[in-house]
Amino acid sequence: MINRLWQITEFPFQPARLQHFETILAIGNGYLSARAAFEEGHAGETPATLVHGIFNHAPGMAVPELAVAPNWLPLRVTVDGTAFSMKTEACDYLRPAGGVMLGYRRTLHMDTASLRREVLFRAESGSTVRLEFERFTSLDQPHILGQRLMVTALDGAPTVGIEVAFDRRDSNNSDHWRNVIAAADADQMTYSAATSQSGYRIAFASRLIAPACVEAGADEHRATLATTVRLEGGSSVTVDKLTAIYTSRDVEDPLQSATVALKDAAADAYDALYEQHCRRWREAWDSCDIEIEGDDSAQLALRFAAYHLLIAAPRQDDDVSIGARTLSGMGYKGHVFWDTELFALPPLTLTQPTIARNLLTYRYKRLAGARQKAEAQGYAGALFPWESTDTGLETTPQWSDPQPDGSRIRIWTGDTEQHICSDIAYAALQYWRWTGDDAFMLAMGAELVLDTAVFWGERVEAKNGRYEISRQIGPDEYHENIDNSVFTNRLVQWHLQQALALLEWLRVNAPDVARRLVAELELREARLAHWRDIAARMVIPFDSERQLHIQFDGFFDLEYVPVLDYQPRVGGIWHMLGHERALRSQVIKQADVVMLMALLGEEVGPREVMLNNFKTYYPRTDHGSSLSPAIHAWVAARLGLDDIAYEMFAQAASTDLENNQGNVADGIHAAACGGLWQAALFGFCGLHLTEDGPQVDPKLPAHWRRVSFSVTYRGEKHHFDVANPAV
Ligand code: IFM
Repeated sequence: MINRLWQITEFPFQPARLQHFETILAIGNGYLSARAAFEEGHAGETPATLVHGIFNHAPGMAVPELAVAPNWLPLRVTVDGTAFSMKTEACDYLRPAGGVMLGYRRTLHMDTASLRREVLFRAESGSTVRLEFERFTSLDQPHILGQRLMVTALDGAPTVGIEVAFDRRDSNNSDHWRNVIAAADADQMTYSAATSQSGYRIAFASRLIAPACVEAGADEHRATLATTVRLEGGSSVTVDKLTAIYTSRDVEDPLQSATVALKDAAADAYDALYEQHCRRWREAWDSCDIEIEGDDSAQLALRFAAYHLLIAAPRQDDDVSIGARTLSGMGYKGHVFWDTELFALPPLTLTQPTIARNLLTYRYKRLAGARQKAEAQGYAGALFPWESTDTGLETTPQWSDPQPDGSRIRIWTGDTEQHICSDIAYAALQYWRWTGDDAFMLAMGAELVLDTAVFWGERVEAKNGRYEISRQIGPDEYHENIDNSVFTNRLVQWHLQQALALLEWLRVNAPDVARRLVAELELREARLAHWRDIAARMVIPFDSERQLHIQFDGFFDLEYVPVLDYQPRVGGIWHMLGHERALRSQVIKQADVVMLMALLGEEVGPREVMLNNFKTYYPRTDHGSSLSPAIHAWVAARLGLDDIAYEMFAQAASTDLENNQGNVADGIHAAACGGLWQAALFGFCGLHLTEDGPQVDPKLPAHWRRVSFSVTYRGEKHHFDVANPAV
């Protein structure tokens, strides 16, 4: 039976949502992702394939970005000479000038990460065909990409032409590729190029497998393979296109490797490759799927979130990470933020720990860049960039794109949003607690936690017998360069405590590693004593009368804006107030104190304080970032604020599926996906670690009858079946 809760369907064709569907129906395999652009092309399309790690800083760009790879999708069809397109207007439906599309359905099958499109098309001749397209990017062999087309003659006996091509179509408007070489013979067509500044080389090789003879063509920038088939009425033809891709990040000679891989793949044939791909996906879902009874839309949204994390998460590569918009769009230029460590990574830590390790290793391999950034600001230790690419250097642009009035806004996050250091330490420690991967901790994790602690030990300022941190940006980016962000100060305090405990653990359990790190990071006794002192006397802004945390010094002196009154609104309140006024008001961009409560739970304070915090900050929060609603859902669920919890969960669930922020054309929000998973498991199910392993403490939405899921704890799978006693 077809389970529609594994499918995202576009029916009928919705050209007004072309780019939204291109994003949400993207396929991928952790090596690359391909947006769901049509094989034959379409006006207004953005057909991007993004390959992990292929960044380039093209001339005229402020910062590097992922270079959109050459397009491997083109597969064009003619029916009795009429080029197939998704054209819907025709005056004569029997003999339509230029052809007409009579029917359409497109479905992403998340269980098998394959995209299928069925189209009914009538050519000018009157012949009508059914076209069935399928594509997948192999999870089993990540360098192999498959496309299939089946053409069935419904009316008439058409002559069908099929052409596949490599041509030069980028969609990120900048000139990333040089040294393009296209070639073709009857066996295969190839395409290779190199990025203009970073010098990465990429190569594709494709083969068209058809029942009739295949003709090859090539010029400087374009390679083609083509075939022609004559169909009898009611008969069908199937053609397969297999493509192999390699880059110089993978091998010395990408073109040679692509050619060899293509030959091997063609020997296996499409069906076998597809079956192996599906088998891998069954294995992946076996560890990741969450089943919900009683709420189909939540079920679909959770699968969608897990699907997009899985297709973006690097499986074989520990030198790349997940960008804020995954590999499904050009938003934030493919840059990596804290979204990875605190939002996308926890689901992977608990279900696919080897992938989580890859992501943490990516940071470890970029410690040199983090040390360089700290040093440039006059500190020892490691200060990770707010936005990171392949180099590990800070890649946050300093100025925004032009505003409607032509002005540009200074972006301070690359200078002063420094909590990323503790976010990374938090993720490494969480990974260690759940996996028990001491080898990771000894080889990499400890250095990440300790050297970022070294930075904070120097960065914190002693003032009036206490410790403070000035000029920071907390998660709430509407307030820049503020003093004593409670999120940052409290997390730094926690970070230093953890670093001290970790060093003690190393001294007992791995004295050689402890000695090495003490020497290399200069963890002298005076430095450690200073950390202890900071942890004991850090300023944590708190209003003892109202029994709540103060988001930062002076927050409550700012203008109060009743954010909840501005409903329903289509954009952030920021757009209504303007940048300057937002800076001077209590409007909060996203979960900030609430984020702290999600991360540290009861360590933040007694229940009364947690409730006061939530009730104070929730009505002031704009949710101007996709990172916000899921975190509110999680914390509200733990506090028993059931209605808010579900409302926030639903908002997070619709971020990408419904495009509720209007920017999904730029890619999937990785943090919203990871946040949704955490809201369901940490929030509603109350999943937590105890000395006896993982346990749940459910507070399910009233209509959820049951939630079933598995997590891996220290190498063992733990299955939970959480029933709702209220239903
Ligand atoms: O990292 C986030 C930040 O918290 C809010 N603005 C968008 C960034 C990327 O998603």
